[in-house]
Amino acid sequence: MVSRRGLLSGAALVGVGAMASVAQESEVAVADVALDTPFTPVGTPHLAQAEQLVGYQRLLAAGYLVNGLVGHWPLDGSGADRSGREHPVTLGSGSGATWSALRAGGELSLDGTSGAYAATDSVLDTTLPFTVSAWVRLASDADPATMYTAVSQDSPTTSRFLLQYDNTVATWAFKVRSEDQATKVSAVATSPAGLGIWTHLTGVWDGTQIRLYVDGLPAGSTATALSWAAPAGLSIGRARFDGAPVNRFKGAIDDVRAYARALSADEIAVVSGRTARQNNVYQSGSPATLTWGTPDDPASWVARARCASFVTGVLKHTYGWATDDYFLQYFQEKVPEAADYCAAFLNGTAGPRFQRVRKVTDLQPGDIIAVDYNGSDPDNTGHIVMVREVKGVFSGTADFTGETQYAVEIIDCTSDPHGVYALTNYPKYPDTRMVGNVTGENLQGVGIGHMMFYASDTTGEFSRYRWSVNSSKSSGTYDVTARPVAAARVG
Ligand SMILES: [Ca+2]
Repeated sequence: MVSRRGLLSGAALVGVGAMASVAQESEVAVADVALDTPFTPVGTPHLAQAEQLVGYQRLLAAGYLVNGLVGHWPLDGSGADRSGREHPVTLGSGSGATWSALRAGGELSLDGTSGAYAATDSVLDTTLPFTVSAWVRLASDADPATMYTAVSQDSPTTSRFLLQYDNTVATWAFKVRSEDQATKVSAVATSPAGLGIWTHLTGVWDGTQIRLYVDGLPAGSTATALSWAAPAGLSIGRARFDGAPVNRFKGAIDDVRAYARALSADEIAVVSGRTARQNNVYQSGSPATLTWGTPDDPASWVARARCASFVTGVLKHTYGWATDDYFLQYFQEKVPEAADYCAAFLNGTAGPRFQRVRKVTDLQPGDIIAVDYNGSDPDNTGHIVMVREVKGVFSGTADFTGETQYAVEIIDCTSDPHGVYALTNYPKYPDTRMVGNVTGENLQGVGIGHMMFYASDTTGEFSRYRWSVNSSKSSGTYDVTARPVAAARVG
């Protein structure tokens, strides 16, 4: 159950899956601090509605599912257990296990040596159905001829289950063993595993079958009724055989979870972030779908839209006046493009519900900023965003004489998150859709990010913009003669 209040404050978000998520109190990841400050969009109902859509997409991106969770290690620079069961993992001795930040939020990196693991007490009763999941990434120089186990729970002698890379088949596997080690049962994927690639693995035992899921999809299953307790502890990054550690992992492991029940395929799609990628989409070429779902079911919330159809859809969802007729009358379109908004704001023809905001410093939460690309982009007429907060003056990079640059936190719908992960000032001006530096891994659709808007020192009016704090001064800034910028207040 996610309370609306908790969601809006960010407090209900747990853990990290495919993105920097959020965390609680002292566990807040660096990239999230700026985005989880308490925020109350008083007097701007459409911003509250947009905020809700974004909030649930963030929950999905974090793989939010707490029913049955008995262990959850986001591995965001600490071994904390966020399930509430208080089983923090402890790193092995030496330098084999280290905290790293290949992706937003951070993860555990392991070098395959004897101390390269993290361990805690047993958290699962393995005589009953259970599920275990993890994000894993074999190091680019890992040896494909070596077996690497990501998660196990053990007896003093052997591992009850192993979620792992199996070198004998060169792919991912979920295995269970008999207590005397005489029997091993494997569910094995069919596609080969790659090096240096983040992959989400889930292993399930439902009492009669083990099942392996790779990136949220069923990958293999095998019948087995093997059932015995494994009281000697849970390990991340190694397994146990003949009473000794084996299969030490070389690579990175993130967001490990243990559930005291067999999750369904739909639930595993949520945990893996797969549902987030289906529900939150930058979609051109077909009508927008914006669905405000039910609080108990994050998967019922959908945002598939372009930048302008997202803004228009939020307004139509929020206000009785925001009808097809209104937009037809003032914009000549039921769903205006970004450039249509920009032109109508500049020309004062957007009708009685939009009041132009000329100065950057006059922007308030909920105001809409539209950019007209002036025909320079074959795929987009421009871009349009809602203001969440003006973060103040920014200087030191991409400054222009006679202009003042402002960092503006925005909500929008885009295929291209704002910024470059971890680069220079990115951590201070992050984007909720940013996962890391791997092309194609970042999320798209609705989210919160930061753009840089410039004001003329003479007039205070918009003079220029940058897509992000990391956009280049020479090639990534556009003055308003090249790309007009206009803003308006909704009311
Ligand atoms: Ca993490």
